Amino acid sequence: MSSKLADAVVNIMEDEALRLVREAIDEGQDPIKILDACQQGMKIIGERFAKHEYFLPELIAGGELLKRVSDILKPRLESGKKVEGDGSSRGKIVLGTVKGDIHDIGKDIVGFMLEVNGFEVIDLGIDVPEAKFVAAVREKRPQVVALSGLLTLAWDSMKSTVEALERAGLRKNVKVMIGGGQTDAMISDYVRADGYGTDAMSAVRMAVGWTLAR
Ligand code: B12
Repeated sequence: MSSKLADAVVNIMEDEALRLVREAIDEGQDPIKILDACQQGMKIIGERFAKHEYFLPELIAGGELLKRVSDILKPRLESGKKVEGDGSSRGKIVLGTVKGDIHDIGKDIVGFMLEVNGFEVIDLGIDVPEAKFVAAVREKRPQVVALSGLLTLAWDSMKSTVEALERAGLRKNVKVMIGGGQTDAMISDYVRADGYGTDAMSAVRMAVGWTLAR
């Protein structure tokens, strides 16, 4: 199923993709796996865009398709994938897509999964300047700051956000995670984050680990 679904996403066959998603749910497949297949398809859309085989309309249509898929999957994610806990709030997380970047589909899924797993999420939205993160950390006193970004230029915005937290004397109070797109250990070091993740469950695992350790 997953390659058929990824193909339908790549070819932006929305009705077919949504049909396959519903079929997979009915068969009892893991919603996270269904999402992974779609994410895989979106990656290929991105590659085609980079090779000038696809253009902005396809990128936009792909984004809209995935938003519909995540609307279908969200209620299933809620009842499914949870890290064990007693149900009380695990802590606060300030989340946002960093300055210059407006990609929010993945960020929204990360925020949703963190909420489902008991965190209070303060979502600052997209294209968030450093000062807004600093103000939110000062006011809300979260344990974790989660920075999302898919563009290469987002790495510098992530880095300047961490630096702004350092200058404000707030960095020592929070753990910082980054994610989205091509983030890896090298970029995490460059940004001076505490960790990185390439999917929503890795965000949950990091946040749970960090808040338990405190
Ligand atoms: C859809 C899409 C768009 C849509 C976004 C719609 C929206 N509301 O988000 C639109 C059309 C608006 C768009 C615009 C642009 N895009 Co675009 N886009 C994509 C595409 C195809 C898919 C992104 C997506 O939604 N994936 C599905 C979600 C579920 O996956 P995800 O975002 O990766 O999120 C998951 C993980 O990354 C992780 N995660 C995400 N955030 C976080 C945070 C933390 C803390 C953690 C732990 C984990 C985590 O968990 C998520 C869930 O599993 C990507 C290709 C790709 N490889 O991703 C290109 C891509 C990101 N876009 C690209 C480009 C170039 C652009 C534009 C510059 C195009 C243009 N010429 O205008 C603009 C930039 C606008 C801006 N300033 O941001 C490039 C970036 C290249 C680069 N190296 O910088 C890519 C890689 C395509 C490519 N290969 O060329 N885009």
